[in-house]
Amino acid sequence: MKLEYYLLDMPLIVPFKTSFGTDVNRKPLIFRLEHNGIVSYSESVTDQDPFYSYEDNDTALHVIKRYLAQNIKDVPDPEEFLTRSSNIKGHNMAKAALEMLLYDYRAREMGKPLHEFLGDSRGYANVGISIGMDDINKMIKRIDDALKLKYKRIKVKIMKGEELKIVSAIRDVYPDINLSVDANSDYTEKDFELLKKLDKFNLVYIEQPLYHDDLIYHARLAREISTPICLDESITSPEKAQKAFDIGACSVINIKPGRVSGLTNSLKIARIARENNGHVWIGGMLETGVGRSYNIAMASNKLIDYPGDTSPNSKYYIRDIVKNPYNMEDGIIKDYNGAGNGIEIDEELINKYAVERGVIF
Ligand code: OSB
Ligand code: MG
Repeated sequence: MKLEYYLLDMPLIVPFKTSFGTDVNRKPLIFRLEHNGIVSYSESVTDQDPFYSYEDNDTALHVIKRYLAQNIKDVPDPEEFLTRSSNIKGHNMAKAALEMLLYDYRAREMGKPLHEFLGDSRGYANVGISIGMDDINKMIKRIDDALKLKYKRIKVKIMKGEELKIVSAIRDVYPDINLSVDANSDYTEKDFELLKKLDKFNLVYIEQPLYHDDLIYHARLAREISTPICLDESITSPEKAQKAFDIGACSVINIKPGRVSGLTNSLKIARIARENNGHVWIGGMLETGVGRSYNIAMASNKLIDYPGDTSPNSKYYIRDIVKNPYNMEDGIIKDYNGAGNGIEIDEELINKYAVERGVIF
């Protein structure tokens, strides 16, 4: 049995600008498990900086090496792995990287595609796109291209002071498209009057307007604003999802498997949302085809009722580290039919992009 990691350095085709910074390259952290002739790959959604959440590549690698790796040595069920790891507070992205490895391993062992292994699969994911901030004419051009490709929902990044300019310029050209905005926690409880100005633009939701770990102020905002609130950063566990619905902090959740310790909790959160008449979709963290494969399998679950941020990542990378990257047709990505996550790894390319690697056990 062998667990290895690769830290890659991959340039992005265009810089991705959010309210917390501009990414010009990404450093994907990839894991490889080999056991009983089965090879599984997963990806941590951390990046080099702790700007989206407190985790980064270094913290994930540290927590995995020192605490989590020992918990997968007998290849337990994913849920059992989470139970064993529950003495480690937080570090969900690190946990997710190993939890997903176990899902892939189990599905491959049974010879089943991951989306079927998870159950209740449609066999495809409904796909939206996330567009970073840029010169407004460039943003409109990107939206134009995305609509031609039949993306089912357009999301644009906003930040404080730029929101009205961005959204009104888009609505001038596209009054009716399925449009949302993502603030990545750029506003505070003092900005409610400003945020309420977004109501007239008929957005499907506003994603994470306030503090990254907040529920209370979001509940307060939800009572004042008519645009539905979608939480991303704040929902780190099924318990947090339940609390958010209990106090009315959101009606939509962006589930990122990497943010919630993996697929077990993603499924739990999707069920909680259904019980509370909420909506859910699967987000992304600019993953390579490795991480994307888990997101797509999850997004195909019938509990997922809104289009997600699961665009083919040819939008981000010139060449992916999988040989069979997803294609989108009519706003839909079909699941792979191969066993497990279905990816075919391009080992040559991984070696080319690797800036660090190591054997964990
Ligand atoms: O908030 O959804 C976000 C990317 C990095 C960090 C945070 C977010 C995002 C995205 C990208 O919006 C979505 C994608 O992977 O296509
Ligand atoms: Mg978001």
